[in-house]
Amino acid sequence: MNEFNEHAIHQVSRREALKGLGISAVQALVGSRIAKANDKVQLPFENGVRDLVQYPQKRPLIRLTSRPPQLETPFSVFNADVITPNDAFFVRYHLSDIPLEIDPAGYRLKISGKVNQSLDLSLSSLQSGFESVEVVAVNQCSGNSRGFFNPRVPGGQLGNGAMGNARWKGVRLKDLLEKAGVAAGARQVLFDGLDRPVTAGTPDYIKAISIDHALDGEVIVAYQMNGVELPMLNGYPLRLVVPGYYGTYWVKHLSEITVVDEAYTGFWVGTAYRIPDTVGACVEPGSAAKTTVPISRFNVRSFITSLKDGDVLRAGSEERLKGIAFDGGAGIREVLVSSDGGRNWMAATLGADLGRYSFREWHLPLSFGRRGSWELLVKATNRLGESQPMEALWNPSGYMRNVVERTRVEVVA
Ligand SMILES: Nc1nc2c(c(=O)[nH]1)N[C@H]1C(S)=C(S)[C@@H](COP(=O)(O)O)O[C@H]1N2
Ligand SMILES: [Mo]
Repeated sequence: MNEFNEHAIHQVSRREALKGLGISAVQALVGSRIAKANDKVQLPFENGVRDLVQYPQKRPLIRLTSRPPQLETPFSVFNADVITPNDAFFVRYHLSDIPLEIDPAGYRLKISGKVNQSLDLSLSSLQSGFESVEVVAVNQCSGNSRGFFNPRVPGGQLGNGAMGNARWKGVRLKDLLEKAGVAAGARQVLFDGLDRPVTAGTPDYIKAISIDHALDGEVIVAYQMNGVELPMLNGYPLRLVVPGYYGTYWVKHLSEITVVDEAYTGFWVGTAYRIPDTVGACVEPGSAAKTTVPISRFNVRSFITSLKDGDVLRAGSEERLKGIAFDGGAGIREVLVSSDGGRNWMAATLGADLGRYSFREWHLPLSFGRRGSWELLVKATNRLGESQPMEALWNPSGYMRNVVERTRVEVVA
């Protein structure tokens, strides 16, 4: 079996069926009955063996780390529905002191700093005092697909499952800031959540966006995900939703919003989550960036979801090839598929348009006439004309992977 299969998640062992049933650090952390580690999966790169583990409010997901919990979504989920179910949605934390139980009645969101009047909002005043809005938007970790980087880079070795598409409901950040009244000289807005570091040297997780971005009407303080309250591990009871931007900005358990009159330089903005200041955010593999900027919007990506690497098809069979595409908010204009390694391309049909921040489904009927190995490629272009590179771009943090994906299948008699 080819262990470098792109999408395949192979269940390699049931041997350790009971291994995860003990009280591990995470189980103790999360506090309740959980973590039936009943299977292992092999992500398609070296060191890609992971436990499949069930956390509260989640179906079994691919565990990257347990303290803090970092879980990725099995890729087959993206074929089942264009909206990622809450119980399958990936989980990413940096700090190990994460909230496990939150009393909604006592929860407060504070807005302070360079504002005319500080606000201290309860969940009910937030929900009743401001217009509610909805957006379907992809949340994707900057390091999604990092495990495929060549040469390999440090950081969480993720497959393609650190992304998800959900319908978010909440209030506009703009409306909250206008209620507080943004004072003259405001430059950035900072966001902090309830999670905390457990060691003195680790900086608190605080993120910043520009005041203009914060006031653009698209950034949301969300209290619902796919029609129900947020799962605890996805930021209950409030999280920032920054459509089109990498997940790092989507602060969970959001408790403090601070307007400042300077450019924030704290660790998670000034040091981490920075990309080379170059076209394609790339550098020569193995080299360092001369200058960096904070990561921002998604680049264009597309995937085949209906077939995975290593699948075997019958010669003469007709397949309805299906997949997803997305970008940082311009919207997808075109999806092309090649069945001959990239020489010829066919236009796929785009599915329902759930908005320019959503996964866009696509499909294409394809007949597999010839016996032998087939290599299927998918390449999307957004409405700005931006597309995907045929050769993977490289940067030292393993961010923003968006190479044209290849799926190899065998066609047999
Ligand atoms: N409070 C808090 N919010 C956070 C983080 C975190 O560590 N703490 N991680 C961010 C990162 S890097 C990502 S990719 C997203 C992941 O969102 P999810 O866990 O709901 O999938 O949360 C973001 N929000
Ligand atoms: Mo992330």
